[in-house]
Amino acid sequence: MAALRLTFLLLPLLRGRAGAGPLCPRDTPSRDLKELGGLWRFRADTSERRDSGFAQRWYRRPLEQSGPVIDMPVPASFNDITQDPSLRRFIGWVWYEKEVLLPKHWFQDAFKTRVVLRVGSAHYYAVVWVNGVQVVEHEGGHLPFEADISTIVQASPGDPCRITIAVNNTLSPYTLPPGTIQYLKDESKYPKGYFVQNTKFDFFNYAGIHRPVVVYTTPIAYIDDITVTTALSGNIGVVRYEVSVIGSSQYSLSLNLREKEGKVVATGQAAVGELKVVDPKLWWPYLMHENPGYLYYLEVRLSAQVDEDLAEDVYTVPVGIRTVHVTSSQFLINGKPFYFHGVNKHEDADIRGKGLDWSLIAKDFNLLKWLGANSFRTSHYPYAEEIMDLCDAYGIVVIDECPGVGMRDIENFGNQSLAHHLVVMEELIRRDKNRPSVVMWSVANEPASELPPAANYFKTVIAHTKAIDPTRPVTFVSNANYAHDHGAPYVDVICVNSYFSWYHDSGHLEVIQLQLNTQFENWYETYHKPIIQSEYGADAVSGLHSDPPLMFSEEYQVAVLKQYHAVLDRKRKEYVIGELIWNFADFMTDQESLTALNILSAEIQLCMSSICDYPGLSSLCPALIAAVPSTARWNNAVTRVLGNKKGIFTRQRQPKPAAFVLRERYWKLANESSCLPPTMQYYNV
Ligand code: BDP
Repeated sequence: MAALRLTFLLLPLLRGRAGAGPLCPRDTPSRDLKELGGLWRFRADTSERRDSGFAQRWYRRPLEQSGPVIDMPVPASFNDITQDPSLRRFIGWVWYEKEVLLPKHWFQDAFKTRVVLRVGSAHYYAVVWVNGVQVVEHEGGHLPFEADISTIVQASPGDPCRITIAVNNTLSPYTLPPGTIQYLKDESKYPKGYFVQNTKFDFFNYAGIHRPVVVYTTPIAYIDDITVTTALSGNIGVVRYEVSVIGSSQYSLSLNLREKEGKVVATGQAAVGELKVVDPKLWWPYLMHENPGYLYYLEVRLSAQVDEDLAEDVYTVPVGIRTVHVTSSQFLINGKPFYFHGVNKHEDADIRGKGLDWSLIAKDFNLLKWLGANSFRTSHYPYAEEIMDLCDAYGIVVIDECPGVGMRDIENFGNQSLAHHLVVMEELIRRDKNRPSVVMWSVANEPASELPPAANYFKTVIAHTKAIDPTRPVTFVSNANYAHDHGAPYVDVICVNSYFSWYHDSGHLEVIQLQLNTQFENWYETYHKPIIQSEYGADAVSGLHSDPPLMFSEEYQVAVLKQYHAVLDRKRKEYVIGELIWNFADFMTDQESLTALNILSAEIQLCMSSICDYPGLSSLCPALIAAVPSTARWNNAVTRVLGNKKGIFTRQRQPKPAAFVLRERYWKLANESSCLPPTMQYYNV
């Protein structure tokens, strides 16, 4: 264990400004963008301590000079690209390299152009060099980071520029998600130095460079950030904005808010201001309005004095004018009750793993529309900006979740985890704050919130999130017992997962309605907050049949859904504000699934934490709780056959019968709760 961690910690820690600049790189009249997708050179550092790359400084010379390389696609996870099982489960540093020729005109007036290298996401820890010089390092997958590389590339204009990225997928108890490295030392069973990485989340820990790597330019004085919030006052749409500029203090701004067709509806000049739109076209969710996802465009123009020169920058952000409010029993969008009828997803597919893939993105949005889904949760980490852009444009409502998943052990709730969790929320909000589709932040999924330290932990994370973004509600998704959940007092909406007749009372469909009803009543009576059934479902192996329905058959999955729907139909008239199926599609998990363990350990931990309330036993408590996961681990049942099969679509996106059941239901819900014109109603997609 020490070996890997040591390499992890020995890194030079810049720890400057975390993450990327807030504005997603775009081609604009003042900015150029070059994508670096395609095949990169690649090598996994298989040395025992995984530290040869650093010891031998592989970044100093072309990678092929320090050893063998293979071609590796970017973006993609590296795990499923080759036939090598040891690469599939590799833990430690992998090295990527690409040489790129930057356009000549970027150097013509070198000191007027800023060149930035940006990585959409790399999992989990990344260090980046350009021409052998370290330019940035970043902790955490699923979120972008960048570095200003102007001085390095301008030192040798016209020469190819060599980008080296080392990525490490090692997780620790303090990363998000957490994990542990376990050395198995019994030499009669395992070779010397044998270790495994244990995680307590139910998806494969795909790794590599998952999202596009780009180089882009800005003028030397540039628009650094634009923050937009919207409100409604009678028939006036109010767009509040704030622009920050870097590189000059002498500048002027000109802002135009345009309709889709280009007509200017409001203008501004100040760095902070309010634009008013009379009778605005509001941003509405898909199936709640005949024109969902309406976007205005806020074009910001900067003219800045830099020494004797004038720098001009232009950047445009899409703006959806909409409001979000939560009452004790409703979720209101533009003042109207919104019912989430949607899905939980994963970024997951054959071969590319978690790598961004436009064909998959387009297919998934078509399936969402076909299904009549108006929303999804980004379970269990932030999704690609390319996906979020389409949610804004199509009116798909998003619960935006950070990678706080698998937090099942007491050591995941200490100060080190907390400090990192706050940074991750900052990075996520910086990236997604202007998106109308994002209506709520989720700070975690199924943490062990019954453990006493969870109280202060979630109080702090949620307060921090609200302090950065006071405009959106905050939640986390719980599977704890309502009476022992220490985080629930701080959320705006209760999100609860349950798997009645699957992990509990397996095979007993007849208990679902009673248990679900009790679940809702308990939570509502305790908190008087609206509730989302944030996960429910059952595995179904595509093509497996059984009547009467037995577990893992397609019929059983349908039967579970129908039992849940009967109760949801009663409760949505009271305080249940949504249902999100688990899961949109089948997805890959670790071969050693820990889901059963999670449930087991959560229950034992809950039991322990109640024991800990007794005077005299409290001092024993941390030790008892800490002991649970390791004992429970070996009792784990094997519940995954080539991944989690709770998808209503297969991993290849073919519908199972459950998809047709949901489609019928979602369109019925949409027709009931919206004022769609007859041409858009029911299946007319
Ligand atoms: C829930 C988790 C989800 C799992 C699902 C399952 O939130 O990540 O994949 O259960 O077991 O507990 O299928």
